[in-house]
Amino acid sequence: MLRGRSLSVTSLSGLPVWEAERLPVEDLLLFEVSWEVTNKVGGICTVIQTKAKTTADEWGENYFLIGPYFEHNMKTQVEQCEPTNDAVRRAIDTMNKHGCQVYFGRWLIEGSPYVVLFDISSSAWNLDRWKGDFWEACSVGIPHHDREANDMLIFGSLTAWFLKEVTDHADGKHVIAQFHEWQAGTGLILSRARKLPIATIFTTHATLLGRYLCAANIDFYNQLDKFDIDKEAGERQIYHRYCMERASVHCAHVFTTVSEITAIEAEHMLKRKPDVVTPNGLNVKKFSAVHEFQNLHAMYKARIQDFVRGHFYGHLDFDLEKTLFLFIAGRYEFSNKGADIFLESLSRLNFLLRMHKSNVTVVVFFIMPAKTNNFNVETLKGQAVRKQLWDTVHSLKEKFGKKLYDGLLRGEIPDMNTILDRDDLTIMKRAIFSTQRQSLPPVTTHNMIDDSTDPILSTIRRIGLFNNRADRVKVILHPEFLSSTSPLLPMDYEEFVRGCHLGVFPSYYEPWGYTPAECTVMGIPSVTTNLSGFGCFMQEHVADPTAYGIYIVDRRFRSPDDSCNQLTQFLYGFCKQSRRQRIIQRNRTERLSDLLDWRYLGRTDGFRYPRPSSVPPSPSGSQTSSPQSSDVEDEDEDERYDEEEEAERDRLNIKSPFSLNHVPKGKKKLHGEYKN
Ligand code: U2F
Ligand code: UDP
Ligand code: G6P
Repeated sequence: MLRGRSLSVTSLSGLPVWEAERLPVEDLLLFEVSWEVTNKVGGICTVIQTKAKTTADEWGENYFLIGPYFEHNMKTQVEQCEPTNDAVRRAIDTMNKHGCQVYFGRWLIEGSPYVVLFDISSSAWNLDRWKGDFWEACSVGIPHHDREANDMLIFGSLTAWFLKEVTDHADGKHVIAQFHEWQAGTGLILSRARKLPIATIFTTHATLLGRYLCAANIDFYNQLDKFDIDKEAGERQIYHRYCMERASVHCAHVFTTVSEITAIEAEHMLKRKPDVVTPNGLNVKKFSAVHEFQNLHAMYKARIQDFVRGHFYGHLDFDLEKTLFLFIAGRYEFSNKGADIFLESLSRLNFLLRMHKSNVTVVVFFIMPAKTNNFNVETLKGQAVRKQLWDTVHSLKEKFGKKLYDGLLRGEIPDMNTILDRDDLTIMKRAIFSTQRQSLPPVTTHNMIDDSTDPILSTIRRIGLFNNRADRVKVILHPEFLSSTSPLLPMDYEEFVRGCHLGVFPSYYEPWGYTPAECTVMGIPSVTTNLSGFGCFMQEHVADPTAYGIYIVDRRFRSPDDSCNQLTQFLYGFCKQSRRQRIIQRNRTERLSDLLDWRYLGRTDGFRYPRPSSVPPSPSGSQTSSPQSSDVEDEDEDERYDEEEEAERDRLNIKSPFSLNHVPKGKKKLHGEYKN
């Protein structure tokens, strides 16, 4: 359930007060309700999934997730079983007797939490009656054409019904229910209207209006208090959804959100200040030896290099050992996710690299799903050409090797001028001919349905980043999430991230932002902003984020053009680093992982990572914070010693709140945890 900011329940006026450590979980039942339980739509699924293990460890048999039933999800992710809890079993039986279809089982993710899943369609015949009930509860009407809102009402009505049945047979146990986002909120509103004896929490991961207003390129953060929010919602035809969201917020006993910046937004867009901020964490898995994640980087980078060899066939006049892979990934919200300023910065970076005659090439991937008609032929052909070249080389190598072997066995070194015969040379010439192409390497891997109006492609056309030979910055739009079963780039997203050098997420609207957080725990540096929950969290807890490979673009107090310049400088500075510097930087980035681990998130109050010991005390800009320069490129072995020494020094310096044996001053150690 709630972990961040250590359950500061004591600060909530008028509510029962308990000590977090003494929460009597055995006398409680905890339900967490979300549309994304067993159903991946977005970041909320990542929240629930990564937190499940920690919560299940704490709450054991008394923790249940509630979500929608979809046949495919059930078949692939859930193991059906019988509930052992009597109240839950009776509630499900009663509802099924009344014609509902309620499923129960264990979600096959780490922690294997129990899930209760409602089939929405089989209860749809109740919709009109439930609309009436909802109107009576809160005077909000839902138009029939908004299919999603109607589904949410059915989901909420089923949730409230279920919770009523559970509380009727709870056998003295108290019930707590946490609802995520407006989609789950109707369940909360109805539970409160029916005065069910449960403690309710509403968690928002974004506000409806915030998302809409930011996407419209409005100067959102400087006008937060000036919007006529009812009018704005009405104009965008989301008035009823906004009412559902706002009613959920005001009905909840405890209102929480994922970052300070969204807390401020909620205060203005939803008219309630969140009681608790619970930053999003991850389920961090540490390798026993630190260099292992570096090896993974090298391994997956080789796979990306292979793809690039195919994609740029015939134009491979750049050195892949001096090529950096950058990427942006996430939902395709062009300006909210900062793809707009990223492209503009890339155009400036291209200019800088060309002007300074840099030998570095940058290949940038945009991984953002859009409507497509599958892969385009040119892209597939690239990989086929590469494969064919590889096969040709392989057979020549075999032949060459055999001749060499035979020669040596005879005690003579073969004549190198004749070891390859005329046919071999012909094969090689033909292979080279096959790599000729008339067109430039494509900027997108798929046939885009809205090619002419697509915002990324339109911008690429405007700034002219067409993968010309002279361009030092090359662009590839992959308008589909990655998958290891793809015939083009067969890699999982995680593998791809590990193989890249830098994730770039210059978001304007980002309540939390899992993508840079995921980079951090994999030891890959990233760019984020001071308008994202993650960026602000890092600013608060890390003395010199840049030194740790977290570049924070100021999008709050600067003009878009200045932010763009700052981003360009970050990127250019990154390109100037040597391999040694990148290796040190990755090690530092990875050292921040604990900060993002669900297990420790509640203990971060007031904690700050100091600047790494080898960084000079007063850095004046991004470059001074970068790992120390070295004259010798690529001497990984020497470096490893330095890095380990630095890491050790830092371990001694950082009085980490994460080591259970270390008790910060003024804090009492209780059951191995800290009380703030
Ligand atoms: C907030 O994010 P949301 O969950 O509201 O964002 P969505 O639009 O619901 O989801 C985008 C996600 O879609 C997923 C992908 C993205 O996370 O993982 N996805 C996918 O995996 N496969 C597909 O085929 C299609 C989509 C908020 F905006 C963020 O800042 C927060 O980090 C997040 C969690 O608090 O909540
Ligand atoms: N992601 C993914 N596959 C991809 C690209 C992204 O699964 O090819 C995931 C990524 O791991 C992260 C999520 O998408 O968990 C994006 O979440 P974030 O919080 O950054 O933004 P949201 O989309 O939720 O607003
Ligand atoms: C990892 C590997 C090294 C490799 C390096 C490349 O650190 O362990 O063997 O040299 O990655 O780093 P780069 O930043 O150039 O991809």
